[in-house]
Amino acid sequence: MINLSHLRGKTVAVLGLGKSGLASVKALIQSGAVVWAWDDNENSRHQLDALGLTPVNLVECDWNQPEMLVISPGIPSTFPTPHPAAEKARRAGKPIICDVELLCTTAANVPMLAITGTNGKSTTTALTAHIIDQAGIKTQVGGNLGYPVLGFDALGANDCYVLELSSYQLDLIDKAAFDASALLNITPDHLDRHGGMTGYIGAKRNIFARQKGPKWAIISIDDEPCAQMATELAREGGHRIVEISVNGPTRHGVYVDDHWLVDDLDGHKNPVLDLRTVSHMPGRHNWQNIAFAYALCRARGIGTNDILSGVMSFPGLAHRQEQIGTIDGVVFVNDSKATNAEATAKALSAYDNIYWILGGKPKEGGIDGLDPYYGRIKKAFLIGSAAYEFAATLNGQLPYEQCGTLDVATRRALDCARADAKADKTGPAGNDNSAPAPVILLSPACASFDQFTSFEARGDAFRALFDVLSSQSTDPEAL
Ligand code: UMA
Repeated sequence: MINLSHLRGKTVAVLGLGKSGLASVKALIQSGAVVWAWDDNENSRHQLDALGLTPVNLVECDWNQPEMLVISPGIPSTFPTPHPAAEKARRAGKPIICDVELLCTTAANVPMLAITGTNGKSTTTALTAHIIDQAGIKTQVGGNLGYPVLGFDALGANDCYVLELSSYQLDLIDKAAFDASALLNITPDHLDRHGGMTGYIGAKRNIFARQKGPKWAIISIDDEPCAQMATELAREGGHRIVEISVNGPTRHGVYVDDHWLVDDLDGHKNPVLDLRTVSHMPGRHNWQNIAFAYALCRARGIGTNDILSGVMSFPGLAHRQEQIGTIDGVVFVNDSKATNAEATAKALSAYDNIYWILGGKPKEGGIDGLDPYYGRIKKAFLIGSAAYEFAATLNGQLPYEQCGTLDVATRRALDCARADAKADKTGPAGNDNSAPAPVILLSPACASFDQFTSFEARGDAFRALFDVLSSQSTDPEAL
């Protein structure tokens, strides 16, 4: 746990007692601060009992006393409507920050790598931390990724914190500066929380604010908002700008040329990795994640060989295009985290020969926009409450089956994949070894809540089904 000794004896208000708020309360208590904590949910407030704290209603309290408000990132402090406690804190002139600000201002001597972007930040963060760990450097990883930063172990100047930061968190930092900051991409997201696209881009840009040294500003130039920001940062000065692209050369950056990862950080175009060999991270979006992790690790002083061996041994993140195994030559991929069409598009673009399980609680727009990938899909297996809406979209474009549940869909997908594979082997063209392996892809493009408690529970159920089917596999004519 992080020691916040500079707050000893000071009164600190904490709003929200989820993961980040609770860790903040614990760190503050341990550091000797006087903690005023509140959550609008009564059950959440009961967590304070075990810590010996009485809840303080932060809407009704005397705001002259607290030094600051540490607010959970999920609670609005500006848009669409500020929480009334945030309003009170603001009117009393108190800083409104999140746990990341406290970590950064307390542990300023520890190297910090920060990663943001609309998509891919969790994978890039986990990959970066994995490489650093494998290179023998002590590291702690968390933030938006799930582990709250004030729960970290205290580290030293030779170690490293790796932080995934959301736009919510970046909106709540004030003095925090990072040794290397990475911005992967920007597409519209969370616009209600930032008052529109300008506010969202402004929050993302905060990851580069106050960098002096110059520190590494690692930034994509593949989308318009990022490319424009890279130009502005160059004009502003004070950063070592490292441009990343998966679409071809950048000057003194890291980029993908054809299918090679090229390191041009020192002005020598050095092709370091054939990305086609990283079979556990398929697709251009993963190539972007690898390029960013590569640059971040170089910023931390890690050599190319160590970085590459870390990339090859990266186990991946659960529920994000996670390859869970193979039954009779059929690969099972768990992409349960894909709760909208944009996320599912990434998985569909990464494989051929797909048996696609989709459905659940639909989002606005359903699966519109996925038709460019239909050529990669052999058959769709529909589940959940979206099934009939999605069938209407697929009608006449793709073969599909109404399966109802994940259990039925997974079994049917395996039956079909096996039957197709056998037909390919025994058909007129004989054994076609060049065909890509069939992939059963759970990438639902839907929330899980109609049939599961979370996307994690849905992905775990898929894995459990895989285990059952794998133990039953006795096909003598296996592929
Ligand atoms: N609450 C109130 N009043 C309100 C709203 C909420 O009291 O008006 C309380 C809730 O009752 C609850 C707490 O606030 O007890 C929840 O706070 P929170 O939403 O910030 O959730 P945490 O559990 O603290 O999780 C946060 C991040 N959540 C969000 O940003 C929404 C987690 O990111 C992060 O992993 C965690 O801190 C640890 O650092 C999750 C997320 O969804 C993954 N992030 C968004 C995303 O990725 O799109 C940004």
